[in-house]
Amino acid sequence: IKNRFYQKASKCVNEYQRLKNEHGDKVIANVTIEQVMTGMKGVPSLITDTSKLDPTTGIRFRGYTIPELREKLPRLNPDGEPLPEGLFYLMLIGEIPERDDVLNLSKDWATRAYVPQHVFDVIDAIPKNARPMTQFSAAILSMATDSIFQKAYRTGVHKKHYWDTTYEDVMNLIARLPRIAAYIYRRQFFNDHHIEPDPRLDWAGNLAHMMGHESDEIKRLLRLYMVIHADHEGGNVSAHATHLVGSALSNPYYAYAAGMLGLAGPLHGYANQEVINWIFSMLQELDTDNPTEEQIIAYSKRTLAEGRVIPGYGHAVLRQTDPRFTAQQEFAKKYVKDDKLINIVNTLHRVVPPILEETGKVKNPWPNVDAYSGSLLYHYGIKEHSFYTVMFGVSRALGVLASLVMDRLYGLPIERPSSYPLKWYHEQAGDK
Ligand code: CMX
Repeated sequence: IKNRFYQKASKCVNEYQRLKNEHGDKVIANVTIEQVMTGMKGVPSLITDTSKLDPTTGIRFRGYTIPELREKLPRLNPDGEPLPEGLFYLMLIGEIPERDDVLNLSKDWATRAYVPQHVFDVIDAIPKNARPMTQFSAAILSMATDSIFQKAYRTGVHKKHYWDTTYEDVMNLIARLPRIAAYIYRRQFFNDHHIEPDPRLDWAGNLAHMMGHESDEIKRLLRLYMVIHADHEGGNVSAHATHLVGSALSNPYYAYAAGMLGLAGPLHGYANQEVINWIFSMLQELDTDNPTEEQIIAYSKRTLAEGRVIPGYGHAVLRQTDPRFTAQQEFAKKYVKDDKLINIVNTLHRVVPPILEETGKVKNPWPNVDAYSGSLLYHYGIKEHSFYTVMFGVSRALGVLASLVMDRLYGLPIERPSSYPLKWYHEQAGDK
């Protein structure tokens, strides 16, 4: 896979250089003050090949939609979900892999999955009541001791070879994540009764196994989960933070840890916990596990009146129901019969968008990926919702780290946009 990546990607490097040399002065966008004041939305300023987000049709990974990936990427069983290994291959190399490519990648990761003892020691030194994302990011940082890229850099390796050791770090890091995530899960919720990895299992299947969830159904769900959360183009907080920190030539462990700290925020990956917290607070307050549509509407309106967001709804780029939401909804329709929590999530899908539309300010009233994911995990017995963002993070590694390898191959420079005092923007607007 490394050779194949290099052969394919080195052509892109030539294209990158040619574009820069021949068209570097071409103007591609104007920037408004509103864009500066609303989080740089819509300002083209990053190069990310792994995926692209369309506001109406949603995410495409190297051009493929989620339904297309569910059909085309190799699976273990004919009626199963695609293996996330295949998506990583696609994001890195740009081609749908053969089944053997995917199985080889699975084996490669299994051989790289050894986690040094000091990483467990670092996790064990953190109080058990610390958030799982605190433990997860500390564990990732502690693995930087193993960075091959960092060692190579310090010994003076030529910059055209940076991608090679970055690739090795990235593969080792991804391979180790299920073990680390499962360790945190079992430590926190199963009294430190840990389960050893099974090297015969695929990457997502092994995560389910080490978490103690052995059924084929959960493994199938986690394969889907790991595919749909993997990437969302380059500007979202976790991807951008990884890229930004990586642009300083910080090692991949530092860069990915930075991405995870961004993912931990409530407006990003923590929203998947917030959705379940919010629904449970509603049920507790209403003293029922079967609220009526009217009760759900009233509770949603109250949340807005209190100046809070309805978690799982809205998006910075999307302007339609998130296809990652739809993929999970379809999965639930196929495999889950009459689950109370999932029924509430489906009712929310009906009633929340008009309520958000009524506010007149929410640009996208439709559900995002986080609106569904927790209810499915909960249904299958992964009920510890404070852990959900860690699962999102394990998946997100696939996209942001495939991009980091590309960044190093292209030789992308240190990122350094300009900032100005507020007064300067007033002056630009002629507003003295
Ligand atoms: N509930 C209430 N208000 C919302 C809202 C929601 N779900 N979504 C947006 N708004 C509000 C914003 O807070 C903002 O209000 P102010 O003008 O008072 O500040 C206004 O609507 C306009 O915001 P926007 O342009 O539509 O949305 P943004 O691009 O600023 O923010 C997002 C996008 C996702 C942060 C926002 O929709 C939100 O907070 N959603 C709830 C949290 C969530 O589900 N996050 C997960 C996103 C997916 C992911 O990254 O994992």
